[in-house]
Amino acid sequence: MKVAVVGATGLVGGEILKVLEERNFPVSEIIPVASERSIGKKVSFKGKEYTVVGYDEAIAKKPNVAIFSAGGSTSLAIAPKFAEAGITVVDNSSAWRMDPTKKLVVPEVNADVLTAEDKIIANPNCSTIQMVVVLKPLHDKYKIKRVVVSTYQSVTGTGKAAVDQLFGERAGDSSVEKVYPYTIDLNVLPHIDVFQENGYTKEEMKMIKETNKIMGDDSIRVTATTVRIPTIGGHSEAVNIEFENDFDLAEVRALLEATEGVIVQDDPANLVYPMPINAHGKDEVFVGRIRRDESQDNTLNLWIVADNLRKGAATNAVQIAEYLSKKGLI
Ligand code: 2RA
Repeated sequence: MKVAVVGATGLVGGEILKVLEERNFPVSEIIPVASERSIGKKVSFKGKEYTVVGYDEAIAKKPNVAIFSAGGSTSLAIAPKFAEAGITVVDNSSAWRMDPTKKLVVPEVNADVLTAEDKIIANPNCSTIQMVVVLKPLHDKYKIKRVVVSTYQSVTGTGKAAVDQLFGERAGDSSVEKVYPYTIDLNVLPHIDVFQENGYTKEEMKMIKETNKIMGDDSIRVTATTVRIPTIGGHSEAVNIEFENDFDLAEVRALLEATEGVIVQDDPANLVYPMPINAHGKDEVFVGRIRRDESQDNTLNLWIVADNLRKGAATNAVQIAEYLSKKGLI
C-alpha cells in the first residue's frame, strides 16, 4: 500500500508514522505530506529519512490511503481533492465527523459500516474513542440508558505548544507561550475547546454527539464534563453508566476482558488501576475501578484510560486503514 501521512510533522502525524511502523502496516511507499512551510523537512520511517512533500505532489503519487492529521480547515479544503483523485482519506480532525454522509469509525465498535465508496472517513475525538470501546460490549449485553462522564485530559491533546507550556511553567520560564488562558502546571482547567451557547464546551458536545453516532443509537443519553490536567501520558475518564437491565459484576469484568483492544486493570487490594503514566505509548484502552453505583439500580462506575495520541488518534486511524486494506476496500 502507498500511504500518505498528511500533517506528518505534527505531534499526531509523528505518532501515525510510528504506529504504521510498529504494527507492520503493509507500506510499499510512505509519503509524508504537509503545508507549504514544512515542505522539504525530513521525517524518519523504518530507519530511513523521507522528505515532506506538498498536497499536489502527494495526490500525483496516487496513494491508496491518506491519513490526515492537519486540522479541520486544511481537511475541509484538501481532503476532497484527495477523495476526487480516488484516494481514501482517514481524517483525524473534527471537520467531517458529524457530516451525515461520512462514517465515524472506531474499528472495534463499527468497522462493518465501511464500504469501498467511503472516500472520506472520520476518526472520532480522542476522549470519545476510548469511552465507546468500553461502552459497546456493555451496551450489547445490558442496553445503556445514560452515561455521565468526567474527563481528565492530557495536554498532548492540545498539541506541542501545550506540552511546551506545561514544561516551561514547570521550569519557571515566564516567557513561555500560553496556549491555555491560565497556568496549566499545578492547576486544572474545566475547559476544553470553545464554550457553546448551552454552557457546554465543544469537547463535551463532541463526546455526546459522537457517542450516539458511533454506537448507532441515539437513545443513549450522554452528559460530559471535560477537564484539562497537567499530564502528558493520556486521557482518563470517570464514567457512570446506567443500564436498562441489571448486570453481574463478575460478568462485566469477563466481558471487558474478552473485548478486543481493552485491558482490565482492576485489583484495588493490590493498588492496581489504570493510570496515564502506564498507558503512555500503548495502543490499548485500560479499564479499572469497576464497581456498582450503590446510589442507583443497574448502574456501574468505571475508570478508563488510554493514550490519546495512540488509540485516541494515530492507532485508531491506522486500524481503520488496516481494516480497509484487509477487506480489499482500498
Ligand atoms: C483534546 N480532544 O484533548 C482534544 C484533542 N482532539 O483537546
